[in-house]
Amino acid sequence: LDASSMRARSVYQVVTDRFALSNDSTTTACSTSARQYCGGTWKGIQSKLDYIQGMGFDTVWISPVVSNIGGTTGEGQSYHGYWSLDVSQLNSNFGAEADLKSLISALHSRGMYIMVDVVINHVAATSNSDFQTSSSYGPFSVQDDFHPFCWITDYSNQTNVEQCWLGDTSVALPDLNTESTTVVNYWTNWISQLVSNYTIDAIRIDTAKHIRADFWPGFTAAANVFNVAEILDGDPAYVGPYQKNATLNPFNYPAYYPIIRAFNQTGTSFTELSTMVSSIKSDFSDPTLLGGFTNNADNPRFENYTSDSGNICPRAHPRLAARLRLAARLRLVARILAHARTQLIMNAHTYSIVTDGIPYVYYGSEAGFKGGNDPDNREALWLSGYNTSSTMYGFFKRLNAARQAAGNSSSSFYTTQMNVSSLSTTELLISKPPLISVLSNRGASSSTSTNLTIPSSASSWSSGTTVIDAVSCNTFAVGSDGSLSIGITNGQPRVLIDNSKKGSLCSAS
Ligand code: ABC
Ligand code: CA
Repeated sequence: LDASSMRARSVYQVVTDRFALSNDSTTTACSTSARQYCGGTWKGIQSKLDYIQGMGFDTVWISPVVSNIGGTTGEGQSYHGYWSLDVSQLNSNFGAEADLKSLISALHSRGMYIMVDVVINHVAATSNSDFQTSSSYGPFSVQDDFHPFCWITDYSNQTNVEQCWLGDTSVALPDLNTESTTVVNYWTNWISQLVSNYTIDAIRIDTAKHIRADFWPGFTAAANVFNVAEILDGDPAYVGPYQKNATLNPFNYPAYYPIIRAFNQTGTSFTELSTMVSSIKSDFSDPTLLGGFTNNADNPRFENYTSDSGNICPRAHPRLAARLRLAARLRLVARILAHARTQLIMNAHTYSIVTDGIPYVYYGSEAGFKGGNDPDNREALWLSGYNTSSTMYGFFKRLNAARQAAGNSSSSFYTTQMNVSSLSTTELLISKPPLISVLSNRGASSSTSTNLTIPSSASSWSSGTTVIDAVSCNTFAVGSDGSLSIGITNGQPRVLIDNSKKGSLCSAS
């Protein structure tokens, strides 16, 4: 359960079915709204490891690997992998056992890690109140292996959350009886076998809040690798105890919602986010092990909140459009707004990489994907052509390099909690020495650079130090009193580190 091996890692999340095809096609059609298998495989992922590693990610989180229910339901097919059937078998849509092992050894030979998604709470079925298990469910072949049917109806009632069923009348998720010793023993044995058979480095635990908290210590001990757990709730007082008492490292859902609100439009106050950072410090035992993210497979991509019809200047755009009849002027306005969106998107993505916790970046963020709610946020990456020269690809590469440079130059970087404070009404200062970041939501339209002062107390830089900004690769000189006077250009974030500690950051390409 050694967490230290994961602290320095940066995770890239793929939806296996949507990341890469075995035949390397970049034109095969994939309709997200159809909710069907599009053909992505483990072999496909293996063929694209340069692409992932080239962006600075060193851990790949893949979709659940076990066999799923077949056929097409009212909610499409099981392409996402969360509709387990027989957990003792692999999902043949993603390849054969040898392909999975080959992917994992290819990762390991690059010094990269594999993180596998595991679903312990339920299986799936197209029946509900009349659900009868059968031998097709592999180990869970008797009715006592399941909680009796009832839908989850009351999220304020934890027993209801733990012992009733997720899903709906199209696809029910029969809830495993994790109070049964037989089921518990099966799972502990299963996870230790899975981890050792495939040499898995870390697991992502699905629906963790839907199983009693005291199930997890035994399970995570049997897994004996790092875990990150999905406890989908925005309340830190609800999520925190799972880390304090149940050996899980939750995704930082409490920070996620304030992050979205801080950056989905210009000029929003950072108070909600800063207050949340304080709550997280008191509600969790170790905020530096939480899973930070801006996008994932279950929420609209951040880019979607800031789409053309989104809420950046919600009123200004139509009003200007009506007034300025000249097409050229409209194009100019559109360009300025698009630019503002890009800057907010960059700032939002920067947060999880420069703050406490392990960063999880969802595939397609580098490709500018902006799909909304499930299933639209699961676009086929091959259609982007795996472009390594896009702005966002280079951006993630530099952010990862900055984080790594900070960790390499200071042994306590990953374990020491950050401090956040407001630098101005539209700038948030994040002090996590040796990395000092300024996030902004002023937007690009205020293109004139504004001078802000980062006090020496936040950075511990000494007079005359040269610092480099990972975003622009520009350097700046620290003033005689140790403070740094710096501007925000085009609403871009600043991610600063002592130039003598920069490692490979901002070196050629
Ligand atoms: C399918 C369709 C969707 C359709 C849905 C109803 O059914 O594809 O279009 O909308 C998998 C697939 C999905 C599929 C589902 C169900 O199975 O990926 O495509 O959706 O068949 C995990 C995974 C997720 C996975 C499953 C199932 C579980 O990450 O990818 O989905 O294995 C609950 C669970 C959470 C689960 C989520 C889907 O449902 O807790 O683990 N995700 C509140 C509740 C949460 C609840 C959430 C959504 O609503 O508290 O427990 O999540 O229903 C905050 C509050 C939160 C609140 C949020 C919305 O707002 O603090 O409490 O969450 O402010
Ligand atoms: Ca349950």
